[in-house]
Amino acid sequence: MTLTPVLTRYWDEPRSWTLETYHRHDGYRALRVALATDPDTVIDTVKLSGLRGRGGAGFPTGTKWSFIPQDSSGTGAGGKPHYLVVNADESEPGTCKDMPLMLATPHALVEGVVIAAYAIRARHAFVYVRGEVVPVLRRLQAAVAEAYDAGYLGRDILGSGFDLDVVVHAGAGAYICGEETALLDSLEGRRGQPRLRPPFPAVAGLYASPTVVNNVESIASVPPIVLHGPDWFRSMGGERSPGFTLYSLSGHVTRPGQYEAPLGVTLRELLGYAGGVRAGHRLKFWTPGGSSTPIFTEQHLDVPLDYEGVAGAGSMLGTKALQIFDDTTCVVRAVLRWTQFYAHESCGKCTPCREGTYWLVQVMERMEAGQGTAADLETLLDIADGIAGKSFCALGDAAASPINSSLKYFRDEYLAHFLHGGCPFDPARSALTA
Ligand code: L3W
Ligand code: SF4
Repeated sequence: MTLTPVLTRYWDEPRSWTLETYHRHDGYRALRVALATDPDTVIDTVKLSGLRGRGGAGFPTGTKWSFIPQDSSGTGAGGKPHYLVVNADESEPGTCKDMPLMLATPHALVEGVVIAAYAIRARHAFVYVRGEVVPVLRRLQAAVAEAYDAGYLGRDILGSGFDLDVVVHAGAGAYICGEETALLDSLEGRRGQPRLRPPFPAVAGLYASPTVVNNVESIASVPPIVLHGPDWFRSMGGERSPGFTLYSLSGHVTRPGQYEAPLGVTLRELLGYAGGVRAGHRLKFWTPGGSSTPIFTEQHLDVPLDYEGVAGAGSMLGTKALQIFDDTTCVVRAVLRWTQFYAHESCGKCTPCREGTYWLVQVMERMEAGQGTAADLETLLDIADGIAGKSFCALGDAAASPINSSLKYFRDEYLAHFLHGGCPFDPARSALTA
């Protein structure tokens, strides 16, 4: 499989983020195509392309758009406005695709926003950006200002009669605000905590109005689909997971970074492009989609990285954040670090996650320090079982997943910690590094 640079194709150009550069690369041509057709046709195009949400869950984007009440007035059932919300709160450990996209080509997102808002008949769109990443925020604000000046936003866009205002909103740095309903609460000015679903945002989202929430990469993928057509998109990837996507390689890899390839590529192929695991070392374990997905090992190097292939191998594709860990990494320490993250970020709304993540950290810290017992392994599995599938939102499942998968593949390494009275990877000890 070869790389398919579409979103990334001019990231390396000088001043790639300006409107001038974007115009040189077909910028806003897709918007003209979309505005020349009716909104339903745009939705059909995205549906036919088979584009699936790039935020982690892979829900079909066109189908999600079609859930919005489709009347021509732009006000949904009961006269409620429609909203488009872009989830730019990228915070999943290892995930680093939306931030570089917005830094390198913010207009790709802005153009996608205008097309998506036109399709769902929204006149207000919000981009909820992770607040700590100030350079991204500034770049996006500058791109939105450029788009207003050029007539791509505001009143009567390109003479079409369509009006759209875009607000770039800075979050305050809570991981849970990447969960779509917590994000909506936060945007409304409340403490960000997940809402009960259903109703899904498409029915009752922002200010209880029909709302589409999409990930940055999903929205930025829309202009090329509109411009080149669904068949072109489907010519890449597989039947049920079509198209190109961004794979983020990080950790112990020779050339970390973004690799844009068709869905279904394997880690073995991606490592070929990225120069392999760093010299002198072997792959030990990796995540297919951030720390919320169960970990994989060397035996999974040829698993197709699409929704079906990864699910068949017992994990989730998630955000396609491939964190690579070589043979110098202590899996117990890595899992402890992730577990501390989930405990810190648990919003506290439901007991299984709030209490369970706390106790996972207690046991994992004991284990990593070499003070655990064999019984602690069962305790970890028991706590994880009390969290997964019993929590209010996906953060709970995510916290349980590295515990379960690391114990599945690396039980001996957990045992080695208490047999050696500490981490066998600690240079002061001998065992596994000898
Ligand atoms: C209307 C229905 N809409 C589903 C919509 C729903 C949402 C989308 C997907 O979690 C996962 C999570 C993380 N009527 C609908 C409907 N929808 N049924 O479809 O929904 P869902 O529930 O499958 O997933 P989710 O709640 O969006 C996303 C995992 O991704 N993840 C990502 C983490 C972090 C980031 C980041 O930092 N950017 O994404 C990584 O693995 O754990 O399982 O829009 O409304 N009947
Ligand atoms: Fe909050 Fe965790 Fe419950 Fe989600 S699972 S609602 S993050 S306490």
